[in-house]
Amino acid sequence: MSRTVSIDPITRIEGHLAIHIEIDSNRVINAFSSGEMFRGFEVILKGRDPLDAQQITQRICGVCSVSHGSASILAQDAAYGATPPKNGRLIRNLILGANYIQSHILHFYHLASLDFVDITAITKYTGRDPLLRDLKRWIKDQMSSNVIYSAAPFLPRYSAKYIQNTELNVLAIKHYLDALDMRSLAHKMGAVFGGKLPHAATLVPGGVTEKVTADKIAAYKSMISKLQTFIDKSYLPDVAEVAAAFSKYFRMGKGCGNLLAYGVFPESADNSVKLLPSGVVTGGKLISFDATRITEDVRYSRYSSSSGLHPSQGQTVPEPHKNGAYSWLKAPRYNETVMEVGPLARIMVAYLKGENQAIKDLVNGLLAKLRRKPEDLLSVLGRHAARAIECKVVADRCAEWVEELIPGEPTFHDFNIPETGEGVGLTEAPRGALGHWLKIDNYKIGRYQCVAPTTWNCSPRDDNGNRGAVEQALTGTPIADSKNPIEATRVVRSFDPCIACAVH
Ligand code: NFE
Ligand code: MG
Repeated sequence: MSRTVSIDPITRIEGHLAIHIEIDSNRVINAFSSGEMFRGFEVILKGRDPLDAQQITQRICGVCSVSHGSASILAQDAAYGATPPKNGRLIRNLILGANYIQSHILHFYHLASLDFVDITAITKYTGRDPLLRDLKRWIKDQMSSNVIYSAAPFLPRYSAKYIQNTELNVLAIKHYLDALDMRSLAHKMGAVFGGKLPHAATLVPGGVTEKVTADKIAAYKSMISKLQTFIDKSYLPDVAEVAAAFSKYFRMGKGCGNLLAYGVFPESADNSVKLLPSGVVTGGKLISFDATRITEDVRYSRYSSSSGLHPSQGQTVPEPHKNGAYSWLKAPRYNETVMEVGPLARIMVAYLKGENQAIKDLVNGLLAKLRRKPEDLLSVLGRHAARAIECKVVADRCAEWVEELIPGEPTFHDFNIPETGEGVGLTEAPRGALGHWLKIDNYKIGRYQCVAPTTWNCSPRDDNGNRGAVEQALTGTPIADSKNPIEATRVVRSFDPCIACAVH
């Protein structure tokens, strides 16, 4: 007899994601992923000045705001024929890079690590660190009070097997606290050229409005070097510890096995070379990416719009009570195929392409250390490992890009907004492939469509009935105790979902 378990909401993620799983003989036999809210940004943007778009779309999310701003200015660059000067391109990379570092550290420590680390181990702490002593007091209070555990993001929601070694747990908890400072530092670093964060003020078509000065370069450099130290000395080793303690998660949450990346961090003026390249992986083989192959189905989504449209023709007409629909996410597909997007997709595409020696060395080094094969990366732990590797690759390159800036040189090239026009901005948010499609009519926004990373990963079934990427990753997952389905939450969180973005 199967039973249905709902994890609603899955806490510690952004936005309201509900997961419904059917369990039979301690295994997930069916899964449904539901985005439980509607935002309406695509509707709000219609009829506005196109130059509002990069500011409004940044408000889709407080985590990957810079990515939405970037997708928007790339779409506008294309529509206006604007090309940023070198300083402008580098500064865009430096702001986005700061946001990647912030977001990846946030995900591992503050959204995911407490699925593996036992926070209650802090009650056994006997050392003198004042922050850890404060935390010990607070956790003891929480444990002895009548708080509803499922509502608290910090305390364990499920009784499950966490890391057993007290010393390791306490070290990870210390890094959890350090990570709060590191995220603040990454935001400050991004704000050197972004004006402020999380919603950057300086991103514009044609480049950026911030100027390059020697003191800004020095400020960025001093912050990136602290972040690099944290990534090397804490983040990567902590991911390796979790991987060693939970090695069976290299065999869990595999998912659809298809990976998609649009590519990000342009290294050339025409965007043809990128630090993290575009590509599609199916059946372990890398093929080139073609943006005309993207469509969005809505059979199981709460929209009355036509199904199967390319985003350049996309429609957003909400129908809250649509029969058979179970999510506010549309179902993006590539060549009618389900795709996983995110750091794992980017790192695998770069690894298979083989042109970036640093990525090859980092992946091979980690695989050798953990005695794993590349195909094992299609898993819960593979996603965490790929994110950490990517964090290092991006931070190390940021430290180089900042050296390439030239004080006094322009950061912006002017442009004219045409009466009619179209443009697409394809980039990568920390959680994966992100696209904005813009159409201009009579100098105003005629159509604006976004397809966000979590729309790909957490989509409901498509018109052919194929499950979305997270739904597939959940299916087959062993669940030892259906009252404590921690295995399912670990699978879902490995994708780092953000429903605020996904429904936009
Ligand atoms: Ni709200 Fe986002 C990222 C985007 S996920 S975090 O990264 O776009 O859909
Ligand atoms: Mg959309």
